[in-house]
Amino acid sequence: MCTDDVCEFTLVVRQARTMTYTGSDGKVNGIEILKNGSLQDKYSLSQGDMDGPIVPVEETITADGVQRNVILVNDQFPGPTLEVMEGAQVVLTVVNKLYREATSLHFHGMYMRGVPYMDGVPYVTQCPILPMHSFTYRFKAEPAGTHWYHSHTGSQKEDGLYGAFIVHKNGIPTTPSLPMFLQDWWHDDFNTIDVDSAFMEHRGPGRFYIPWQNRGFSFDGNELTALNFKSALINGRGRYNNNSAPLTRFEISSGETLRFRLIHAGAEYTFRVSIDAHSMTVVANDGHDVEPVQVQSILVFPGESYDFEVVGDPFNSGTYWIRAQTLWAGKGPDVEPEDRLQEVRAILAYDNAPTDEDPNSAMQTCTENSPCRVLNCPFPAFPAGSNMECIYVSDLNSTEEYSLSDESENEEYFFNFGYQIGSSVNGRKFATPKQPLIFKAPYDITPCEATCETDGCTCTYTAEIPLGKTIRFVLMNLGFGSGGHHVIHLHGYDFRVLAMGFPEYNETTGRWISENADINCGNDNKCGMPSSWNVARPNLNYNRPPTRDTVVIPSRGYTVIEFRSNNPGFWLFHCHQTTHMNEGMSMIIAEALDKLPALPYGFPTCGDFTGTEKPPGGGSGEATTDASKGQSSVTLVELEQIQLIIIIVVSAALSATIAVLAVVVYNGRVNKSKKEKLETPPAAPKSLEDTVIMED
Ligand SMILES: [Cu+2]
Repeated sequence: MCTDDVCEFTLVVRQARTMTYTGSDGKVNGIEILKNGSLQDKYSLSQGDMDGPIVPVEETITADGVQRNVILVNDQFPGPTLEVMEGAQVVLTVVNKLYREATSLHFHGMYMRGVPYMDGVPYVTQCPILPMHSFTYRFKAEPAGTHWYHSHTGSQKEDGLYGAFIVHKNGIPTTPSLPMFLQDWWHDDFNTIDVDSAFMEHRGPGRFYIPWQNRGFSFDGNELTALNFKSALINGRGRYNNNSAPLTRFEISSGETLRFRLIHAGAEYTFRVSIDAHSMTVVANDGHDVEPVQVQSILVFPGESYDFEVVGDPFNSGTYWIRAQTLWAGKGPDVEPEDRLQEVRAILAYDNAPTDEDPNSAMQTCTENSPCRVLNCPFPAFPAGSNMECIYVSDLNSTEEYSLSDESENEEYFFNFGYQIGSSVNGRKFATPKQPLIFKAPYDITPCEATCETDGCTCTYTAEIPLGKTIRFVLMNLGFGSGGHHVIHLHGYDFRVLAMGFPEYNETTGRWISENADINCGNDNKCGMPSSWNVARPNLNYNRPPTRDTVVIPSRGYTVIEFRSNNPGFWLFHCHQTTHMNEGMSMIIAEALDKLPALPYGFPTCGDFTGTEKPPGGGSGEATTDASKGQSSVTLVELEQIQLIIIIVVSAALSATIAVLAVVVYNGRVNKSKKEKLETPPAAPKSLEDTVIMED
């Protein structure tokens, strides 16, 4: 843990293979898992040496026991846990040693106040960090709590590019805590799945695409994801098909209170986490303290975090299963029952428990007299007779007061997250800008035309908000494009959760019947814009509502959030379910554009690979090789010649792809939900140099 005022870190990002081992002779061999769980060098096995070298588990990345690519951070998966004190200045250099891909790092939950260009979103707040280049993030660690860092480029997070970022409160002694990362896991790189997905613009062959009728559904009649479940990991470990791969083990002593920092770093599947024979006391969500609530399990969506405490029972000994199960209940919208347990496990081990045996503990039973409490239901209730009681996140109480500001000072916005034209917000699929927005006008974006309101479209959807107001977002999941729960993350902020609305449902089965009727979102049932409250606004809870940075919108329902605008910048606002985000369920909250801080001297520009020609469409992508720019925080990592050749070839291919994809930039206005608008690009394109403000 760094307790200094300035904390410096270097994170080296590189690709590796799971289930391989580099011997003392430098040779890389595959690994076989023996029945007793030990790992043996495959080469020695192939030589008939059945007692050949046993590979220490800490010297390999086993994942779920199947060999595939993985991204390591400082040779670790998950990446190292970084711990700093609140208010510390963080200086963190990312060294990109991925041969084929650019990258960027987002610090999930950090405000980045005054430094919106450190938020890590490519083409919004910075240029991507090219292979063999590095970039240094500099920001203040605030707010305190459980946070995490992850790649915000492509789907690298899903392949391992993430880790915990813990900010400790000043003046409060730190107690032992353990990150617990959840992740769904496939046996291909996730970008292979993306490329192969029928959802993406390029429409691949759809190897991973499952028709609607065959997808996994939860009992409430909502689709989980279009991707078949394959496997899952807790802190980077799991077992595929009940093999004997090593699992993550958490040590606890009798009488000890252990704090877990549970974070869902995965892509698609929601997990319900429980520990056999132990209750969990939830003390924080998304890093923000709540009044303690004792539950038997927590539903965790991608991007969310929960801190919970477990007490080591003096009467317990040995080992217990920690279980994370998906919400799978059956196939298709009619939820045809199918017996498929989708689960990953870890181990809670008391002192002196045997290390070579699996627990034989049983899952908690929930009875009428002693029902199980489940935190974060995205549906109104579990089926009758399941003896499970829902606690919604909107029921949690923050430890900090919140008061209603003058209602006339409020600005209210309605955003519908759904599949009206595929994953989109208010009927708009997000088009990534071609130059980072943080470079300011002229913006190189795909403007939203007026027809987006009715027809839907792909564009750089942006809503501007003013500074110094109370901003209320009504997050909807309504209309014919609803049908799955979404989990929405706002960059640069945390917010209070004031209300959640659910659909009408069948109390016996728990299945939805009709969508929530509180909101009028137009006659066409597309729920694009504009929307309004149908009757009076529902009761909003101002009695210490919970503070979060990521929140679920129940399918066929809504969630109301509120925050005070105090952070000029371009903030990405998106669903954290990867296939949804990558298909376009994403938008920009642009705040106080006249008050954006100047970019630091020498802030890296993107360039266009060719160095001479302007890109098609007369955009603003001039190459920036001007030495007068002075010191840049990008540096070229020393290269072997062969690596350089690979990069040049890949760059050329990328450049060609970009040229093909480049869209004519319209001079039309940016379409948005409120009265203000982004500056209209001037008729004559300016060079990029003019858009970067240099500080003396
Ligand atoms: Cu979503």
